[in-house]
Amino acid sequence: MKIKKYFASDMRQALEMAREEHGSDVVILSNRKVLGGVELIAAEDYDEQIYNKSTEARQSHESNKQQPELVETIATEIEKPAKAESVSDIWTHDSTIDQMRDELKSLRSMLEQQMSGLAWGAIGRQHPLWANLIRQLINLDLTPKLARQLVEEIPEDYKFDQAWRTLLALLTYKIPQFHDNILTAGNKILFFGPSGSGKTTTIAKMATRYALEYGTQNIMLATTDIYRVGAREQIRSYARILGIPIRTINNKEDYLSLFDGPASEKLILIDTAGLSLKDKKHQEQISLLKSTDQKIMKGLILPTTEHYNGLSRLIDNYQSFNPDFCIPTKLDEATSLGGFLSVAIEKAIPIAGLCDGQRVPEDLHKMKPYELVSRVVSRANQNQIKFDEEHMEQSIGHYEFENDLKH
Ligand SMILES: Nc1nc2c(ncn2[C@@H]2O[C@H](COP(=O)(O)OP(=O)(O)OP(=O)(O)O)[C@@H](O)[C@H]2O)c(=O)[nH]1
Ligand SMILES: [Mg+2]
Repeated sequence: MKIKKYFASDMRQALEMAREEHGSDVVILSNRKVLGGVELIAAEDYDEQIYNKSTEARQSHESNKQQPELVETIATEIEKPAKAESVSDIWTHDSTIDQMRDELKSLRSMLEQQMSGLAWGAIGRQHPLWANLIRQLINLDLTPKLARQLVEEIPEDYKFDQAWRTLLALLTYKIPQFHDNILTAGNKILFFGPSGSGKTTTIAKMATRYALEYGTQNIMLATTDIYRVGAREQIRSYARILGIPIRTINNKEDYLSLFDGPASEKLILIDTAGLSLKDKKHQEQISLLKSTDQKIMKGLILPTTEHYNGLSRLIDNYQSFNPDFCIPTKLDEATSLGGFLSVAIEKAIPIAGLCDGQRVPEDLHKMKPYELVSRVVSRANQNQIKFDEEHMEQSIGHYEFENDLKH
């Protein structure tokens, strides 16, 4: 009996690898999730008795490491060729579990649907003011979860107008704000985010603002984008127009030089290449950053043309950069801003500024929470996002249902 371990990103691939090597009679002895994928242990010419003996031996070896002879004996037995008895049980077993899992999933979804209707109906009956407020908040494109949490803080004897004003004030208060002035000499700020989100343009806006106010003495640009000639040229031409120096960071030494000598006194805005997170070069950029413990600020550039789910995934994906703040861009193009606001509050990622156009530097603005809320409201009014009772029923209900499960 031959035993072999396979590692693949998912179970289907691992099974294919095992079948390719050993044919369709291969027996799967175990599978488990491991970091980065699944690990599958398969056997050819499976002999249950030998396998059981080896498993017992391994367990007893782990609990009592003083039995080397027994392990040795079993190991030799495993290597001996032996005939498989039956493989069908193991496959049947696997597909039964799959079937049960599918049935449980569909039961859960049926139950959830029914509970959702009940939960939303109950809010409407027991807290009519809250239900009205939730409708309005959902019209702003806020998530049902945030809407539900906000309304709970409103006293139920308030009149609707008073309650609505209080809610907007509450929303304003909840916006996480980055209070430091990031454009300060000595700061080193690295900008990252998905491709085309507006990193280079935002850097150009900031550099121009700084140069107009303080001159070009104490500012410098840098780029880690050694991969794309066009992108490097873009930031270089901004530096040329502004008359400020720019460095290309090719390696760790170049990176460390930003913290040394005259450069250490300067405000340095560092551009990065917008790369797919799966790209090897992206990992190279992260390793470079982690190669020093010099203090550096990290800003995530978030395009608000993405909706809640996309933005939420983006923040999760870039978590390894550990951002200090975010700057939302393309507010002028976004069909709604409630998704961005929800995600910023939910992920508690401080907002350091807003970008709402391509003009350098006019379309960069300070972050004022009440102005952001006012933009969210007026964008929703412009686009007349319509409240969808059925969608609401499902999403609020889903939130209540998940909450009930937790308690
Ligand atoms: N409408 C609008 N367009 C913007 C905004 N910010 C950037 N852009 C535009 O978005 C496009 C991409 O901007 P870049 O600054 O090159 O984006 P990037 O993140 O540096 O892109 P990569 O380097 O390829 O990852 C350009 O056409 C910019 O003019 C904004 O706030 N509003
Ligand atoms: Mg760029």
